[in-house]
Amino acid sequence: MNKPVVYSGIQPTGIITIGNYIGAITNWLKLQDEYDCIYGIADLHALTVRQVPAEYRARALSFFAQYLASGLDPRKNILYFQSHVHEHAELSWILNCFTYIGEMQRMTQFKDKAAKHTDNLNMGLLDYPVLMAADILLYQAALVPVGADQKQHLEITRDIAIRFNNLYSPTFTVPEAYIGKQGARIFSLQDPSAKMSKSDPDPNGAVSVIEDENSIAGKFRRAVTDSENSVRYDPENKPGISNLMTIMSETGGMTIEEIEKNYRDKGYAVFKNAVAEAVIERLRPIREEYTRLMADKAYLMDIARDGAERAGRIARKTLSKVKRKVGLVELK
Ligand code: ATP
Ligand code: LTN
Repeated sequence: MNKPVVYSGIQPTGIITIGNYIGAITNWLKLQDEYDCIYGIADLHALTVRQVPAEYRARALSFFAQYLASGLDPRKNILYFQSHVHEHAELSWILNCFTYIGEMQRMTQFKDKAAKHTDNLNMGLLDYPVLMAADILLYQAALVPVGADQKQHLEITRDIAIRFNNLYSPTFTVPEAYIGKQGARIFSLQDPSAKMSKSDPDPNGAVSVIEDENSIAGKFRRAVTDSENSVRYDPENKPGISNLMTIMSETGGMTIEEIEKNYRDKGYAVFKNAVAEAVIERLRPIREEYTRLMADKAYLMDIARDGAERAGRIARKTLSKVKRKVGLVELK
């Protein structure tokens, strides 16, 4: 590998929304030629909350297929399941011994989740950032595209890497957050002050990339707007309409100005239908490819196996270096 490595992971929980697609996946598609990109389905991470096994297995596979269907090319990127490369868990243990309990207890996500999951306050919740550090450091990733909520985890990853490098000798690349061209932020269709979220309990707030057309049209029809009935971009005073304009512009290719010109006085009903149409058209090939992939599990598994092998090769190299440095006996 000679291009800089980009690593990111996604937990297979909830649904992949058009927010994830517009804000993250379309950025990843632009990176595939310039960087060596590795994307993992973070299926060990999501075990920190209780999952129904059969549903979880199906969802993880479905996420994998949605990534492929969205255009991530398995020949250009390494796409794999975290749990298929056991080096993640192994490095995570070693890094645990270089991470302080206090550091983990200070993590915002831990504090939030600990408050939410009082009935299942397991060690995994506390240890979550160390597993994430292992994900990133195993591949010597230079850049990590993450949302704002994960920046703190990236900081602790850097701290752990620097600590290890200083104690021994340079071992890990110290990664940086990758803030690509600010992908548009997409807000909930039901509450335009909150971001569209893959785990939104209100099914009308978010649209999935593989949703059926009638359902998409219905959600846009019900989208919360204001009563002015004028299509004008004004995120502060008209957050609902402005959000719909962003979605239309990101999926249909028209600029905000063009949308304003075309729809200004057409009324919200007409405009909402047009937004739904743009989204439906953009997602159609993704849904079709997704259906095709899900009907060919053997092919999906071949891609996953190939990804795990390629990821495993890199991971093993880093892990054996780490084991040597900390003084574990090598089997030669
Ligand atoms: P959750 O709501 O469960 O926290 P999420 O929808 O925020 O999940 P993440 O897994 O945290 O999804 O984010 C994956 C990627 O998608 C991140 O890069 C994040 O910046 C991006 N993303 C998530 N939601 C949006 C959104 N509404 N608009 C733009 N980008 C988004
Ligand atoms: N914690 C991240 C998912 C994730 C990740 C990673 C992101 C797991 N491992 C490694 C970047 C790099 C999240 O919840 N979005």
